[in-house]
This record gives sequence, structure tokens and C-alpha cells, in this order.
Amino acid sequence: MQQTLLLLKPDAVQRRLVGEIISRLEKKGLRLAGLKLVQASTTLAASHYAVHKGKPFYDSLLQFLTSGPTVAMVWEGREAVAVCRTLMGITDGAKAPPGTIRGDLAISVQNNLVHGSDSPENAAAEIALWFQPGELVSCSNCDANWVN
Ligand code: DAT
Ligand code: MG
Repeated sequence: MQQTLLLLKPDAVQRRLVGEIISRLEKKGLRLAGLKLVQASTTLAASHYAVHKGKPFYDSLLQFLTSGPTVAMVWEGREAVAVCRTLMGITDGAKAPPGTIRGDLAISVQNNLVHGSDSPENAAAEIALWFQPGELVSCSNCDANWVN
């Protein structure tokens, strides 16, 4: 089953939207495989967003991701990477369609509540960056035959 890294970034925690966002992921039928609250260091934030190094918004982005606690999660399911990206909506909250997390709950480009891996390869690398292997739990939800 495919896994993806989902971050509820510091704005989601500060705005008390953690439960709302997790609820959407649960209801979709994804399985939670890992969950923790992390105060990201600059080193962790820089590794996570290394692909954006050199862009005009990079420094601000690192400041944002280290500005408070982040909820780091691994979600698992059929096409989990693409499913989570669809649930999130596009990057700019002002342009993300209604029904998506960003479209319903964000209006900023930077402070857009969630991160989701954009490919299975990046998901594997990002999961390894945020989680130790022993922090992930494998099991099958009791309704798996109804959901999948
Ligand atoms: P996404 O989070 O949708 O995968 P991304 O990987 O292109 O988007 O960018 C990572 C984060 O950087 C994004 O969630 C918010 C911020 N960001 C992207 N483009 C930006 C811009 N033009 N101005 C300010 N922040 C930006
Ligand atoms: Mg991205």
C-alpha cells in the first residue's frame, strides 16, 4: 500500500485546524501509519525544502516551518500520494478550489496549512527524514474490505 508524508504546518496547529484536517483524511479512507508533534529545527526544515533553495521565498519558508510545532504524519492507502494532493488543493490557498483543505481553510500562498509529498519517491525520502522506522505502525483497519 502506498504511503505519503503529510505535515500540518505551524499555521494549522496555531489555528486549531489539526482535528478538522485529520478528520478529512480519515473519512477519505486513508490509514494513519505514523503521527507526532515536532518542533522542526532549521536543519530539518532546510532538508525538507532543499528543492526550493535559492528561490525568493526560501528563507521565509524556513522561518515559517520552524516558527512553532508541526504535526508530522504518514498516511497509507490506494494512490495515497495523489489522493492527499487532491484533498489538499493547489499551493495558493486563494486559488485552491472549494472542497479542498487549502481551498476551504487557507487564503495565503506560504501559510497554506499542509504539506503532502508529490511523488512516491519523494514520499519515501520525506518519511525517512521525519520518522524513524520504529515510529511507523503497520496494521490493517477492520473496515479495509469495505473501504478499498
Ligand atoms: P506545495 O506545498 O503545493 O507542494 P511547493 O512545493 O511548490 O508547493 O512549495 C512549497 C511551499 O513553499 C508551499 O507550500 C508554500 C511555499 N511557496 C511556494 N511558492 C511560493 C511563492 N511563490 N511565494 C511564497 N511561498 C511559496
Ligand atoms: Mg511541494
